[in-house]
Amino acid sequence: MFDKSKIVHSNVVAEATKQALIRRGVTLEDIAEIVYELQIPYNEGLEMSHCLESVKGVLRKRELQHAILVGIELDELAEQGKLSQPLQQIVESDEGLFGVDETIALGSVFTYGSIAVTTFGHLDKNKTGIINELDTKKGRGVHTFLDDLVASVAASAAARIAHRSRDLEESGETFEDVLPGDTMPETKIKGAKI
Ligand SMILES: [Ca+2]
Repeated sequence: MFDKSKIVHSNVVAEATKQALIRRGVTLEDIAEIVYELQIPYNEGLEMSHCLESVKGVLRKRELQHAILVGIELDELAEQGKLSQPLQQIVESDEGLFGVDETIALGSVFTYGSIAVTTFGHLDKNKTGIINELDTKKGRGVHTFLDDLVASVAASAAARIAHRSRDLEESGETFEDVLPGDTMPETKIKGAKI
């Protein structure tokens, strides 16, 4: 049963998530670059600072934090040969039919609506930026879960920008009028919680 006395503070989870990404060689800037590339064609005045803020924004969501912590833990355990067989072999070899890596990552983007889901599909197929680097790093560490998790963070952050962009359009503004710290769209997404 859930024990309230053992509750983990959200700041602890958020920090652990950020540290896990950094430990695995992924910076928030790497992810922001993907977001920028995805969204610059549609957003006049969009800057890297808006994208970085959006990445930080989505990393405040527990859905993403939990997915990242679980996935990275499994990558690291596989790297150390600590999973039991046959899971060890499946994760280590990034077996094509495994799919749990994609399922966990995809499940974490639903908060940001259908734009996040389709963007995740696009990134999964085209492997932009750091996602491609992780994918081609095969043989140098296990990144079976990490590539999909990075795609989910980037897809969520891009969707966040897209939703804000619509709001701006409706009020006759562009990202040029938005301070980097003001990309918050959560209240406008159906079903999303803050
Ligand atoms: Ca994968």
